[in-house]
Amino acid sequence: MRTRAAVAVAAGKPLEIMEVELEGPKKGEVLVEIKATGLCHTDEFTRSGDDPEGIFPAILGHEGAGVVIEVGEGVTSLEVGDHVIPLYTPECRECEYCLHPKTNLCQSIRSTQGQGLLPDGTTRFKMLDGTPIHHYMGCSTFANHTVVPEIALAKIDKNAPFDKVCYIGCGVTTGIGAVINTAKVEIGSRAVVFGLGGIGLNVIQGLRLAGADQIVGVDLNDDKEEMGRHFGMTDFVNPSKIDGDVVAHLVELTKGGADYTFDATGNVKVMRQALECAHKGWGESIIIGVAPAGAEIATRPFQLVTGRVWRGTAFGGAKGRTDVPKIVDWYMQGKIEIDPMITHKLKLEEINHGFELMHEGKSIRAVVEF
Ligand code: NAD
Ligand code: AHE
Ligand code: ZN
Repeated sequence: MRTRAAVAVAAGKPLEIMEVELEGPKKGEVLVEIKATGLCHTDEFTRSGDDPEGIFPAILGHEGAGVVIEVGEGVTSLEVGDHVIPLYTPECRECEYCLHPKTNLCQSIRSTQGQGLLPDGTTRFKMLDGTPIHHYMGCSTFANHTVVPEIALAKIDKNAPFDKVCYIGCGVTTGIGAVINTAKVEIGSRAVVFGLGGIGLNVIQGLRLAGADQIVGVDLNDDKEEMGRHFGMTDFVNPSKIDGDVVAHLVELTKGGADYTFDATGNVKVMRQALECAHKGWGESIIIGVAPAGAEIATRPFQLVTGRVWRGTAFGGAKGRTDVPKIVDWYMQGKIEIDPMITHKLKLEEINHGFELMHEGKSIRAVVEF
């Protein structure tokens, strides 16, 4: 079939809107009509050329929601008409990783996914001149239709609005999951969140859900304060506006250091600050941000010797087919809020403007509706 997509033709170039050819689903695969997709900073990271795994041409996008149009041979858990969210972290429920209680990183299709291919080692997308186009994070939601492995689709409530719950495909789950699954924050904790964007604000609402007493938000952009407070932030710090060292300032503000800190910026210098403002003896710092090729984290080992813990999280530690439908239900029941974070709605043709809004710090989430 033919469908419309925003294609990343080369690193650093704007996405190009074009008609593309899409082959139907093979064994174990599902054809999905994407109804809406969010723009996550990770899409921009790959588009820009910063991603060591970036491959071009590719159809980016990993924060979508849509409807099953066709199922391939052997697909048993989904049928035509089901509403789904594609998962960049699949859940096969069989591999060593899926069977391990301490990780969500299903590895059953990770190697082909990293090469921009479906599990059989081929791509379903090509340009009209026959040039193959790579998949991205196994999702490629910047296309009106996409083919996704069955194990990488979460079946969700049919009443859930696509233009809101698409965000559960990455940002919401990553932020809330980092608090609940990775850090396992206790009631009464003090926390610091660096970066009040599409991920950091969800960390903040996760901290509120978990019953944290103090939630400090840190961002260079003062415009993020209002939204942070709406989602439960108790204190705001703009590092460019304080005298002296930001770490010392945060340690004092949290009365000796935070129980939990989170990096949602992707900046390795900020990651160090996040670790070092965690409390001596027990503070844990969770890296969420994705850093450019070649970037490395550093600290004095003494920071860890004296009891601070450095961890990371992918997709908030969520097992997607199990946890994503539940998070959609939380949204439908009013337990979590998404609507205020969807600051911009765009047509596919306007997708590059969405990345401009991200860079200008004007959007939290821009969502493309098909
Ligand atoms: P975003 O652009 O919406 O937000 C980033 C925020 O960080 C902005 O508010 C910006 O002003 C702030 N910021 C930038 N530099 C800063 C600094 N030095 N100090 C303080 N604040 C600073 O991006 P996002 O979509 O929220 O993504 C955030 C990061 O999380 C990205 O690196 C993204 O790739 C990563 N991410 C990781 C996962 C995962 O599973 N680990 C999932 C989604 C996104
Ligand atoms: N390809 C990059 C790393 C990108 C990365 O860390 N991706 C996160 C999800 S970000 C979603 O917005 C992730 O899930 N990582 C685990 C995995 O297996 O990819 C690089 O540096 O090579
Ligand atoms: Zn993302």
